[in-house]
Amino acid sequence: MRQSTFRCEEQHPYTLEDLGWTEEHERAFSKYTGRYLPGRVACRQKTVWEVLIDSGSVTAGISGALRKLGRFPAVGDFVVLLDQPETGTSRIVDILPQKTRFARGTPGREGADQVIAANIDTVLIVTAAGHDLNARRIERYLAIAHASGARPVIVINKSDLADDPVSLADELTSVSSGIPVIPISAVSGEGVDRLDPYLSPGTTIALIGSSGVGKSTLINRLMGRPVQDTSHTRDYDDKGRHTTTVRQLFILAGGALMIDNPGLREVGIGTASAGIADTFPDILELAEGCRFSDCRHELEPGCAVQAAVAAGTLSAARLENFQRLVQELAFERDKAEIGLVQLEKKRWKAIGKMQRDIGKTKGR
Ligand SMILES: Nc1nc2c(ncn2[C@@H]2O[C@H](COP(=O)(O)OP(=O)(O)OP(=O)(O)O)[C@@H](O)[C@H]2O)c(=O)[nH]1
Ligand SMILES: [Mg+2]
Ligand SMILES: [Zn+2]
Repeated sequence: MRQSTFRCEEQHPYTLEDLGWTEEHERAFSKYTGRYLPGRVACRQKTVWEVLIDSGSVTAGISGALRKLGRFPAVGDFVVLLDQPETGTSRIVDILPQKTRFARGTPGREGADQVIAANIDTVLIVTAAGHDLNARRIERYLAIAHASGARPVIVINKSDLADDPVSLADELTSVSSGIPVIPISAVSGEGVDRLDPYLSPGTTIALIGSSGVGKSTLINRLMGRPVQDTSHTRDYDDKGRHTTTVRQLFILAGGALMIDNPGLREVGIGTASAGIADTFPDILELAEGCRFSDCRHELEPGCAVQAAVAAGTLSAARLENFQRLVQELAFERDKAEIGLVQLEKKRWKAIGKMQRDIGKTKGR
């Protein structure tokens, strides 16, 4: 095994393989010899990264070269650490290729995505029975998840508060086109074992969802001990209260790696256009029958999408959700290009083009 002089801040019993390291990573890392060590980012606090390595963890900064390139390691990234005995610190000098990535568009920097978490196999989209349950919001999360490359699963938490959790799940299944919908109660433990198939050792799972739906409560249950603070108020409203403020990766009792996220209000639709195509394949297919290639599916003549709504084969609410997401996406992109002042004028023009772009990403 690799010998190192790295000063571990904390010991743990896990090997690199337990952290999700594969032969692919080994190959990518093989060009580094000597004072280099591989690790996986568990947490980032501004300019300090907590990196899990074989049998322990270290805190590290990043190299000037990475900073110059704007390449900031994200939670879940596999990285190359350089030991600096002269200063007694470690430094991240490289990020190994990412299998999947959660990104949001960065306004003002064309084409630049800000990666917020990397190498996630499965995304648990956590919602809660009661006020949070909202098909439109779930479609938004689905678009983000699809764009990341990870496999989405919808979790309805707080099923103990629902009169009929099964029919709630059925309702969501109708908007989620084949994605599993699993009702659980993180508090009572009911149904939590149905997540087992997604939690095999060495795989990485991210929890996303609005503040207060119970993401950290679920982590605590799966860890078997309280590792995360949870909200203590009974009447939790998700307006501006965030209990979890830092993204962090945990190693579950069963060996899976799970990332707890702050309530995802901060994540816009970003560059999730491919995700929209995956979430609304039916609408994009219909759109191919529209008379105009830049049809917005509003009042245009010969619109096949509106025709489907009129015929009752496409729900008007679903089309509305699609259009809302497309508008948001067009808005985000334009904000980067032309700034806010001129934006309102341009807003409507951009939407037709955006729909064509999304159509092109279909089937990638
Ligand atoms: N009744 C019920 N309450 C739950 C359940 N899971 C979580 N809660 C409660 O919901 C509240 C919010 O839970 P958290 O785990 O802090 O929510 P979170 O999603 O991590 O929120 P942020 O960290 O702000 O994003 C707490 O008061 C929990 O006790 C559940 O299954 N049933
Ligand atoms: Mg939390
Ligand atoms: Zn149309």
